[in-house]
Amino acid sequence: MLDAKELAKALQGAGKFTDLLEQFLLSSYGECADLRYQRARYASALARCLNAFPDLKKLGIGRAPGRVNLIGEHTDYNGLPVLPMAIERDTVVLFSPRKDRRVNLVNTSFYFPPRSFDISRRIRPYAYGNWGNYAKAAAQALQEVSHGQLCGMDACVMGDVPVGSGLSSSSSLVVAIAVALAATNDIYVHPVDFAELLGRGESSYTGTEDGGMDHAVSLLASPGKPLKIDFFPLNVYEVPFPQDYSFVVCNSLIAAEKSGAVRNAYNRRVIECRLGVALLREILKDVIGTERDLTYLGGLRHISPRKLSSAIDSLPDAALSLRQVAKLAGIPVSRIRGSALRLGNGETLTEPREGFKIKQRVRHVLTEGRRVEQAVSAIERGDMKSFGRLLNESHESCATDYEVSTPELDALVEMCREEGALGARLTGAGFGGCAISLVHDRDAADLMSAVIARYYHDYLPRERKESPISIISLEDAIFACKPCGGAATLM
Ligand code: NG1
Repeated sequence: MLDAKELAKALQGAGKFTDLLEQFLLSSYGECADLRYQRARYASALARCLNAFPDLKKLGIGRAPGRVNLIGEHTDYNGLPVLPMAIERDTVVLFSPRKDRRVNLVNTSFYFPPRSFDISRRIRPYAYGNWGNYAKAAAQALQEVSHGQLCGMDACVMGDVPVGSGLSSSSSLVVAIAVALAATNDIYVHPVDFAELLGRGESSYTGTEDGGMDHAVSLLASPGKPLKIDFFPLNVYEVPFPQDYSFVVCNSLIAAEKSGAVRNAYNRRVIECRLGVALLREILKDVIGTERDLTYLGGLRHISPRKLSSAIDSLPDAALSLRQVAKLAGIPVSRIRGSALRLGNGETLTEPREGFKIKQRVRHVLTEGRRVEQAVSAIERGDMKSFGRLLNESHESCATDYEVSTPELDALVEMCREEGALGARLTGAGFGGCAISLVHDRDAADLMSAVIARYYHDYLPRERKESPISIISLEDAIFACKPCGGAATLM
């Protein structure tokens, strides 16, 4: 554990922990990061921590980043790859182990009041929307591997991943608490197993049908390297990224809160893909040959593109009712309702009145999976132009076939392309949230000033008749980033 006074000195650039701290910051944020800014940030968290826990003498640091998904949207839950990168924006936890099972948390932000709970065998969640649930999710998940012996901690949490914008602020909080608790209890879990454990843990506390990418990238990323992640089983592959390119993240400022309508729209797409599998499995067996065990669309990835597009062509163009799907798939309606329409939390999705749009959803997912593989090759060849083109194609497919874009995201993406992006697209689930643009470093500042003028000062106030920028600072709405390192601890 670090001596609190020595840590304070190291954050000022003096004392015996200076090198250790420097190394930790470099491996977390990468060579290009503003380490002075990070030191000042950590110093303010330390002050808040000592204020809340005045007797604290020794402490550790845990951190876990947010992420942007570069390409591979709505592919993870279909067993097809994604290509996210960890960003500098992260959650930092300063923690001091306790001998009992109490967890006391304070947050540097006023929006998140202090929380305290005991690590019992089954930790009861707070009401929906309470930030303490993410800490409970992490503690509960670690209980599984600690055989019920988990001790608690006093901790101060500080995060700068913008909330509700598709940058995975929640997963970064879960992972940061989890690495702190694991360190406190001297527990080692293989990072791949840890990612799966925390993914399940967060879903069970928050009720979202998480696809699995967020915890994996937050735990496993290295600086300078986006991760290609495959699922079922989880597998990661680092893709070295050219140093002179960045991504500009632009928040559309249309909140994509994963509750109510957005959650339903997200889950509906998960189900449309499952129904696509049922149709392809049963009806197109002549086209897809021996793939009788098909459970995810990803099971089709080894089929030749020619056969695959003929399989997609065989699907009916029109939206289908559940009855029609059942008939075509040769499965009783009750069975398909009980299996494909069942959500992780036990609810059953209500059939949309306009029917299930299966063909276009399948087309998006399968072409998007291919675009991820092509993007990896383009980056490895250093062909940023082709990579940019793939980002644009991904956006079109998300907008037209998957229907997860919004007028604001479309406008933002268009502006970014006009202002010098090599490619631009929405990132994350869609329905609001952020767009990302691939730019050469020399063009990043110009692109950002043009988008600030055009989108935040003109388009938004004109189209939305409001200026939401008053509730979020411009630095949080639009910023450039490079691939950063994954979760780490220092103690
Ligand atoms: P966002 O909206 O960025 O949290 C969600 C899912 C991902 C993935 C993307 C779409 C959760 C927590 N995350 O991401 O797993 O499916 O949508 O590619 O539900």
